Amino acid sequence: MVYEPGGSADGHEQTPSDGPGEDESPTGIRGDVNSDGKVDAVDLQFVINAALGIPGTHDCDINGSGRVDAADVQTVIALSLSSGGETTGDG
Ligand SMILES: [Ca+2]
Repeated sequence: MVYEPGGSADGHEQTPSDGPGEDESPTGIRGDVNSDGKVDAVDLQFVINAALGIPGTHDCDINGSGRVDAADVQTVIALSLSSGGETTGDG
């Protein structure tokens, strides 16, 4: 019996992205970070916090780029406007 202790095969991890939809949101609504069924200023706040590096409990990587940045913030803004979510003035 030959056993090589250094012959570990799992040197790297890859996330296979199979399937057309990668939405993990239970509501199925893209941008709905807190899964309350709508995309609004609350979701935006979560994404902004995440983009600033503030730890959160929600997955704020909206565009699936692997990190949360200004692009995700812009995406949620656009989604919140298109979904008719509540926004604070500025209209
Ligand atoms: Ca929401």
